[in-house]
Amino acid sequence: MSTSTEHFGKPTARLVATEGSQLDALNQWVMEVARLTEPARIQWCDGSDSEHDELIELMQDEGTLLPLNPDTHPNSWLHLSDPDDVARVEHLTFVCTSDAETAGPNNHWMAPDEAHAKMDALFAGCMRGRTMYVIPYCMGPIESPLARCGVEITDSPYVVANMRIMTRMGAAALARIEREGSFVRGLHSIGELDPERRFIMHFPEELLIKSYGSGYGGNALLGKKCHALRIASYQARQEGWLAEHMLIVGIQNPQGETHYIAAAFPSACGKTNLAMLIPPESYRQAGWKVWTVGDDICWMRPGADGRLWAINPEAGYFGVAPGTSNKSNPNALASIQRDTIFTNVATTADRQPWWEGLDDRVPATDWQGRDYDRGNGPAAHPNSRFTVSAKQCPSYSSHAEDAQGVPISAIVFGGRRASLVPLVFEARDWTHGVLIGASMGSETTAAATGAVGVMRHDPMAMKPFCGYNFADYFAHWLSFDKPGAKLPKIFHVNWFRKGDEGQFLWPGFGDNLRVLEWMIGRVKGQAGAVDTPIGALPKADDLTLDGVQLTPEAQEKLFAFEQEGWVREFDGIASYLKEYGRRLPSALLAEQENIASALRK
Ligand code: GTP
Ligand code: SPV
Ligand code: MN
Repeated sequence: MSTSTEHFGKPTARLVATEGSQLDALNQWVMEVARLTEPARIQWCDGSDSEHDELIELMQDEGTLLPLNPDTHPNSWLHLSDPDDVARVEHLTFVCTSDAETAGPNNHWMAPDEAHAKMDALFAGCMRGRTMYVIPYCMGPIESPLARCGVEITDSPYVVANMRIMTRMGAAALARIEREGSFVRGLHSIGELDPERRFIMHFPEELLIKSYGSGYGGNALLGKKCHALRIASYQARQEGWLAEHMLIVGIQNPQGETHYIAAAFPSACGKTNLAMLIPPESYRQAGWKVWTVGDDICWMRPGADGRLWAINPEAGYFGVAPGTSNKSNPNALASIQRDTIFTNVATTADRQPWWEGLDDRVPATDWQGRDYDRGNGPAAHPNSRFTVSAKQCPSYSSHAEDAQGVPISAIVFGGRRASLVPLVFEARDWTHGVLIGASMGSETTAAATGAVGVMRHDPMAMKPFCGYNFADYFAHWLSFDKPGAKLPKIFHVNWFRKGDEGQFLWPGFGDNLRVLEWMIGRVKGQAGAVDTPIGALPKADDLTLDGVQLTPEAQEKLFAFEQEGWVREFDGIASYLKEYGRRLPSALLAEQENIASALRK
């Protein structure tokens, strides 16, 4: 097939497959897509510095990438999205399995034939006059048996520049694809950036993604949510592993032992912050250290020793900018001083990136490139982001790229809950922990379009990301509990409990280590707790709280089990789980019923 590429211009020669190799399938697909989308030229991306420099040049000429202050932020750029294209679009995101039940009530579904016809009509001729970029990438350390490859075809140089940071992109990934023969295909075009002509479609049975009409984050960087969560979760169920919306963090205690914790919080609910936590002063002096493995996605599978071993499939962070400061997240701030792409932030008069919560300066321009006027709302979009290599994070773990991953001691679920839900509680066993994950609720955030602050069920923080029926997903989770398994303990946290005045009751951020310390104490059988129907809760004095000023209201509410409220909460959980009908695993239902009846005693 390689000869027909000539027609579209000369691709980088060493990346083109020879006849009869494993790459034939890739070449054929690339040619098929080229015939459909009719690009002016095809560029195979090798991930090299020279390729990157040319792309940056091109985007500056086009005006899609604006230089930031080279003295304060070397090699850093600002991209301003179309104002109607600044977040994930859950109502336009579909899972297209042959049977609607496979996708489940948790997904929007369309029959594959209909979805292909709809998407191919949008893609027809859409790259005329544009360059079509072919991006081979690997999710996970290139030598890891847990890693998986994909190829994204896109007409957006911004996507190429971001994929270069977020994945292992280029020649090494292509070599692995050639070796393995299997890869996830992702076809993307920014189209007209028209919300009326925008769809993010997944075909898990074909390991295929088609995304049209958005240039933003999770809609366009197909290695991230589309591949590493929706397609990967589907594959993981078939292959006996888990693809989760979780950070991975290593907690090193003064004795030098490191425990790895994986935590699932919904979008914009604190994963990046917990992954990069800086211990409180007294903990630092005692010798505690925190190591970042991943901030958004975790792939894990049982090892020969029965424990769950996890990798971060990503190579960078696509992090929320607003609220990131030297006080809240110094590691993130240190990471983004150079070689960073900022999307939809504001700028100061001397072209430094700026957002609400960074500092007291007044910005000069807002996220739409207008002169800043407080009457126009926030200067930075609430879902503005930075894209930066994981390697730039001062707390990046020396084990983050270990091929076998890191062993997980505890799994944490959590959400934004202004009332009822205490600071932390522990599941009695794995089945109870799966129920806690399945019962999660959280207030919506600016990471997706739609209303913000609305409570919704978001099981395991995967509501927008599970590529198949949640009932089957819960059953898959339960299936890990088998003879020989040494499963992590499961916890639930809530950093966002509010007081009567609407203020956060828990200081959060670095002080969250106090809660992680308690969890590790529980894992080792050392820390105290009180049993309740919802799980084991610490008393305030089971946590190290020296130097934390908690008000009497905070002392009371953060550690309380509020029986009446939980009765109502469990009524809500019961009706939510009923949506999954007879497909819901009976063990999960039995667990829920047992707790509901214990709550009524
Ligand atoms: P995605 O990248 O969208 O998946 O989000 P994320 O879970 O990584 O969220 P992130 O850590 O970026 O946090 C989002 C927002 O929550 C930011 O505005 C933070 O300042 C805020 N936040 C994070 N941790 C805490 C905390 O412990 N307490 C409080 N009150 N706010 C927090
Ligand atoms: C999220 O929304 O959970 C994100 C950002 O991590 S995005 O890549 O847009 O999905
Ligand atoms: Mn996320």
